[in-house]
Amino acid sequence: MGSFGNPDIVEVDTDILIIGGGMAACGAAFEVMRWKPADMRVRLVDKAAMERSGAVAMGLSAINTYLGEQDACDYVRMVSNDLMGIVRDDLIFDVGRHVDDSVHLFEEWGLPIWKQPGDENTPLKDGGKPVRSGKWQIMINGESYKVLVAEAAKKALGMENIQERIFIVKLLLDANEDNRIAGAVGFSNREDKIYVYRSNAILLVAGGAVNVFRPRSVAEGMGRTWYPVWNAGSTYAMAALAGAELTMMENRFVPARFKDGYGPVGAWFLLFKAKATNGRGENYLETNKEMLQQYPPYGQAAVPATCLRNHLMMKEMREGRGPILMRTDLALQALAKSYEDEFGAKEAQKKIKHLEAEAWEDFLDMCIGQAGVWAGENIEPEKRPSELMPTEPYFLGSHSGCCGIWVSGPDDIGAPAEWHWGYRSMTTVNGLFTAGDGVGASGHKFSSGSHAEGRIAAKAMVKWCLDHKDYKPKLAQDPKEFAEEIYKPVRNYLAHKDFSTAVDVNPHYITPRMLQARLQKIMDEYVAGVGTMYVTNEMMMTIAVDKIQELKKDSEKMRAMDLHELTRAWENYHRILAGEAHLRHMLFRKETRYPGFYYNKDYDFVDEVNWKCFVNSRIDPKTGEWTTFKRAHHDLVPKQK
Ligand code: SFD
Ligand code: AMP
Repeated sequence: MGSFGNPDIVEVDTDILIIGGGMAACGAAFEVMRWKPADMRVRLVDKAAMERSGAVAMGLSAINTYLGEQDACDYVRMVSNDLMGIVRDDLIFDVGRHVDDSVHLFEEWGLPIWKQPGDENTPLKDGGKPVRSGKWQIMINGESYKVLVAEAAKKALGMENIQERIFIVKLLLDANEDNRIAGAVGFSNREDKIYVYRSNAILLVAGGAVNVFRPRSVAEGMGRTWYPVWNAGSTYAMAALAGAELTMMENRFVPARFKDGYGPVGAWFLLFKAKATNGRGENYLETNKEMLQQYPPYGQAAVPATCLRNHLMMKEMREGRGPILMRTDLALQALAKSYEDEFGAKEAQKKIKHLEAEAWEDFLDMCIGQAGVWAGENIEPEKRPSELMPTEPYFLGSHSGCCGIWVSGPDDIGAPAEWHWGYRSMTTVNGLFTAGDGVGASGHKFSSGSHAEGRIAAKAMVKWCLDHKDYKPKLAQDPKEFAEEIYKPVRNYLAHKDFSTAVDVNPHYITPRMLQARLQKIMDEYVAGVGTMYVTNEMMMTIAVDKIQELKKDSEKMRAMDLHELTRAWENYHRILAGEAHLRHMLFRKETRYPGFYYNKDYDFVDEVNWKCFVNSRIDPKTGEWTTFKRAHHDLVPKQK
C-alpha cells in the first residue's frame, strides 16, 4: 500500500490511451469500439469524473454546431470569417460533414432537442426540424447533456477500461524510435498511486486552458470563470513538451459575458433577439460601424467576427460610455408585445410566463452561477437589463478561438500535402492524436463538433495500431524516476513543513495558489489581460518572457500538502507552459490580428500581406529549445460566394 510520499507504481499496457473524459474523449470512446478488433486494448483516463467533467459539466442550452440542410462550405466560410481568415479549411470542412451524426446520436441517447411545432416526435435524423437560435445553433434542454454523452461512452468502452480521478502529467517518447509516442504518466488524486502507461497510440484531449490570466473574479468570487476551471492547458503543455508542433497559440478567446456570473450571451442575442447598448442606450454596433471598414472582409460579413464585435464594445468602455448592457428587458417586452398582438391578452400571459422561464432556464442549464447572480441581486430580466463584460482570456480550439496543435487533415478534399501526412488527427509526433480543444486553426466546433472530431480521431488511431501491430513501446526512464518527479511538491512539503509554524509561510516552498496568482499577475499585466484592457507591446511581452523564466525556476519549489494540492501544482506547470506558448506566439506575430481579443500597440493593424499565415512553434524535446515559425495559409473554399 502506498503512503503520502511513497506512492505505489502501477504499470499499464494498452494499445490506445485516451487522455481526458470530455466531449472529444467520449466521442472517441464510442467510435473506437465500432472499428477496433476484439483484442485491441483501449484505456480512458480522466482527471475527474466523466459524468460531469470538462466544459459541458453543468450542461448546455444549445448545440452550437448543427448543419442540417446547410452546406459544409458555408460553415467553413463562417468559421474562417469569425477567426479573421487564418484557419484550416480542410479540418473545418471535415467536422462540418460529420458533426450532424453526433447530434443524431445525442438525441437517440435521450437528449431533448427543441423542435418546431408539429415535429416534436420526429427525430432530427428523420427530418424533424429543430428550433434554431441562430444559423448554426439549435436549442436543447441540456442540463444532463454531459451525463448522457458520458453514459454512452462508458457503456461502449466498459468501466473496466476507464479510470477516473487520474491526472496525466506528461507524455513519454519512445527510447528507441525518434519522435514516436510511447506512453504517459500520471497520478491518482485519491490514492497514493502513480500510473505509468505504455501505449501504441494516444489521444490527448484534455481540453483548453483556464486561469492562466488573472480572472475578473478574485478572492470571494475566485473559482468563477466562463470556461471550466479544471482545464489547465494540459493538452497544449504536454503536447509541446513531447515535441508536437503547435499552431496559432497567439489566438485567445475573450468572450463577452454577463458580468460576474459569466453567463453566455448566444441565446440572448440569437433566440431572444436582444440588443446590447452602451450606458446611454446607444447600440454601439451601429454607432461604431465605420470602425469595421478597416477590417474587410472580416468586419463586413453579415455577422462581423466575434473579436471585432468586442472591438466595437471596448471602445465604449474605454471612452467612458459604459456599462455595456444586455437589454433583456426590451427583448422580453418586445416578445411579450408580439404575443399579445398575435394571440390576445389571455393566451399571451401564458406564453410570456413560459418565455420568462426559458430565460432563467438558459442559465440554469449551463451556467448556474449566473442565475445565482440574478437571484442574489434581485434582477428580473424582463424588467432590468444586465451588464455585459469582456472576460479574462482563455485558450481553446473548439469554441470561438483556434489555438492548439497542428494536425494531419483529411486526404480527400484537395488540401496541400503539408496539411496531411497520413493519419487523420495525428500531430507531428508519431502516434499522438488530438481533437476538440486540442486541434488548432479550426474553431467553432463546440460540443457537437468536438465529439465528432473525437470519433474521427478514434477511427484513425485504430488504423494506426493495425498498421503498427508489432510496435513495442520502450520507455527511456525507470518508473521510479517518474514517482520522484511527480511527487516533488510533496517532498518539498514533507521536508520543510516544520520549518515555520504557519503552514503557508515558509522560505523553502510556495503554495500552488500563490504561484498561480503570480503567473496570473504576469499574464494580466504584461500579456494583455483585463488589467491593461487587453493592450500590450513588444517591450512588455519581452519583460514577461523573463518573468516567466524566473517563475519556472521558482515553480520547482511548489509544495503539495495533500493529493488535491498536488493536482493544483501540476495544473500550474501546465498553465505556465500554455501561457508561455501564447506569449511567444504573440511576440512573433507582428500585427494585431484579433482586435477585441488583444492589441499589440506596436503593430495595431491587420497585415494581410505579411501575416495571413499560420504561426507555429515547436519545442525540441532533447534540448528544450523553442522555435517559432510561419506556415503558409491557403483558402480551399472560396470565401466570396
Ligand atoms: O453557450 C484531464 N461550449 C458550448 N458548446 C456548445 O455546443 N453549445 C454551447 O452552448 C456552448 N457554450 C458553452 C460551452 C462551454 C462552457 C464551459 C460554457 C458554455 C459555460 C463549448 C463546449 O463545451 C466545448 O467546445 C467542448 O466541451 C470541448 O470538448 P473537449 O473534449 O475538447 O474538452 P472538454 O469537454 O472540456 O474535456 C476535457 C477533459 O479533459 C480532462 N482533463 N484528464 C486527464 N489528465 C489531465 N491532465 C486532464 N486535464 C483535463 C477533463 O476532466 C475533461 O474530461 S456557450 O458559451 O456557447
Ligand atoms: P456564446 O453564447 O457567446 O458562446 O455564443 C453561442 C453561439 O452564438 C456561438 O455560435 C456564437 O458564435 C454565436 N453568437 C453569439 N453572439 C452572437 C452575435 N451577436 N451574433 C451572431 N452570433 C452570435
